[in-house]
Amino acid sequence: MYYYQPYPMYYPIRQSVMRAYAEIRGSKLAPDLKGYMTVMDIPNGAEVTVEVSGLPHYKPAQGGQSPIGPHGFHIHEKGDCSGSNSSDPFPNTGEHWNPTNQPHGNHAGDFPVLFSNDGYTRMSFFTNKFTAKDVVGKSIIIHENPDDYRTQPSGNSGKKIGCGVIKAY
Ligand SMILES: [Cu+2]
Ligand SMILES: [Zn+2]
Repeated sequence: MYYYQPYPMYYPIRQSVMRAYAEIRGSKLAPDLKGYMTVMDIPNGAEVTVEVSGLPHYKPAQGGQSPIGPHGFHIHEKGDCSGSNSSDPFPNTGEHWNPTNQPHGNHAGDFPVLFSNDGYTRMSFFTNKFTAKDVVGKSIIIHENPDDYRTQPSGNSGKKIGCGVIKAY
């Protein structure tokens, strides 16, 4: 006889979906920036969702400077968001997370850019490069300038304006 067990008393169904979570905070370059990222395991990979407010508004390139936005967005290899007030914020996050020794543009930590909608962004995307447990202990970083997905080793995306340490959830 089989009895359906709706609660995970003997069979922990709910623990089978792994998630990771990061709370994102701004550096002194974007002090109002705040939001979160989640990574949820789904068939064949993971779904990444991010929601952030307090981003800078878009500014076109001028005078040989890079545009402000859309914003480079990456997982960096070290989960250390210290140094938010320095002139080069979050200096302890290391390089892009790159477990398969790829060029920049195809790092596991290379994400789509974030578009600021008058300061707000929300995005979800699929990746088959990792699952949630793989990214725990690393950091998620938002940059001031766009990622060109070409310049090595990090896409010329400028200073860091947001950082979050990725934790199991
Ligand atoms: Cu980065
Ligand atoms: Zn990269």
